[in-house]
Amino acid sequence: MENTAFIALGSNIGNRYDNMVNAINKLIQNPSIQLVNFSSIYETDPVGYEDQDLFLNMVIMVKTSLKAIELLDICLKIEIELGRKREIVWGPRTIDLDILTYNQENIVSEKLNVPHPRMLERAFVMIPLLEIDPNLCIPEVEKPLNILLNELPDKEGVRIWKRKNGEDVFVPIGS
Ligand code: GSY
Repeated sequence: MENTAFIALGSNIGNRYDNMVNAINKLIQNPSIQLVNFSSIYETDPVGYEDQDLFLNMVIMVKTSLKAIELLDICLKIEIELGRKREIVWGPRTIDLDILTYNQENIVSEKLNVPHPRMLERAFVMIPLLEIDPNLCIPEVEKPLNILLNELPDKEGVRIWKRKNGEDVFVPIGS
């Protein structure tokens, strides 16, 4: 498994936790994908289209022998299997699987842009990503990612999410 990819997961419809776990299980059922690391789960205020439910977000790191475009096809298939319908562009979703990085490659095509073009602007991506790889370098980004994260305005909209005795518990970042 010679390639490393970071994948962001998000869900704000139905059982958000189950949706993310099911997506990860489906990914790793593929013999060409190995889960290497995963972040905490965060509950996050919706960004973009704000009139929708809170998201759960996390980031995973995988090793894979697949090409980036093959990995994308698997992610899209899993989104469909888990019931994602693309109705509103920035709207609610059962599960979203976004490839953030694939090795140190720059990929620009109709289907796939890697590094993900909006990842650096999204605290709900950057916080879980830096949790699992604080020293990650992104092609053509010279500023350290922790400095870019510190400059983001919406960090307080991202809280660690846990369940304790069957109830949701929220932990503000940095506490
Ligand atoms: O691109 C991911 C989908 N999405 C999200 C998300 O996953 N989390 C939050 N907090 N806001 C979002 N807006 C969109 S679109």
